[in-house]
Amino acid sequence: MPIQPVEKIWMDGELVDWDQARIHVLSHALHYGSGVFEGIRAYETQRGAAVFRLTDHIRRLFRSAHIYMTEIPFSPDRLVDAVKQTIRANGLRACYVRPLVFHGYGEMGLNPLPAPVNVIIAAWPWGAYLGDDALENGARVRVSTWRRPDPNVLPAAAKATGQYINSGLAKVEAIKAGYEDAIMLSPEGTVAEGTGENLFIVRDGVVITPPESAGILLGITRDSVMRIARDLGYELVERKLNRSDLYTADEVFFTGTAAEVCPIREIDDRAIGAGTRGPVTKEIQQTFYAAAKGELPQYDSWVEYVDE
Ligand code: PPE
Repeated sequence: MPIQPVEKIWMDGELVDWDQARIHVLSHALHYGSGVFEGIRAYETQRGAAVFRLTDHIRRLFRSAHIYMTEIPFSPDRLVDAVKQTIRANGLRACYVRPLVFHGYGEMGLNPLPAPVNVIIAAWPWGAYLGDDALENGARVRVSTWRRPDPNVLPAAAKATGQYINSGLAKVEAIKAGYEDAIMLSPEGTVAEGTGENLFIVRDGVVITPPESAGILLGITRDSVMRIARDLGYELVERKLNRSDLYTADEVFFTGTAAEVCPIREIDDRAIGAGTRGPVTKEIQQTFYAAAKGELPQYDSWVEYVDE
């Protein structure tokens, strides 16, 4: 998806011009994938731009860094402020925010720890991840031949840059075959997640999603949707799913910051349910947007206003 440039990027504590946000070609992370990052969305509300669960995203960034023993040279509070500052400086309302912590220039070799740690925060307008049509009518996806790594190979709980070459393989395979995205299985062959999304199915009114032990990123949208589903009165179950559970589900949908709540209408050329967005998906999707836009008081704590 093409990047829509704006004015400023926050870099190591200050705002710099978009075109000046540069690094050296011998930066450690470029060679070895030694970075951790977040994807966050801000939504337009009646009280201006609001960042969805900003504090929770920054907490996860610190957990990812902790797993890799990367020391972030700023406090969580400072990064929360810096995200708001970046959105304000660019006059953005609804946008995507990308904080990235990476080992930079100064050392080569596999040990990332001696290389300095740089932090950037960029924000830009980013539309529907799998397209507007997918949000309304559902995406067509396939189960990837590429699996997620064993947690003792790469920790799924960490959102680390280098780990995403695995998602990239699956995404390219899916797109080359004419699909919009891929579903990835765990090393043991149960359903894990999408390339950059978590996954839910709906069967007989029960909302089901794979557990942490399936080797998934613990998505913040996933957590939000689990609460929303329960609040709407659905039974919510975390359990392992097989491929056939996908094919026979009444509804399947992805969740993620970029993907939001995105229905899946077809998997491996099999229609899911009626082959379009299902009613439970639609209800959860609408509630999710209303929550993110600050319209539902019970979810107020998720909505972090940029101008307050
Ligand atoms: N699993 C993976 C592997 C993943 O990358 C994401 C987010 C999720 C689940 C959902 O997590 P959450 O955003 O907290 O609900 N993927 C980010 C990167 C997407 C990209 O293409 O880049 C995102 O959605 O921002």
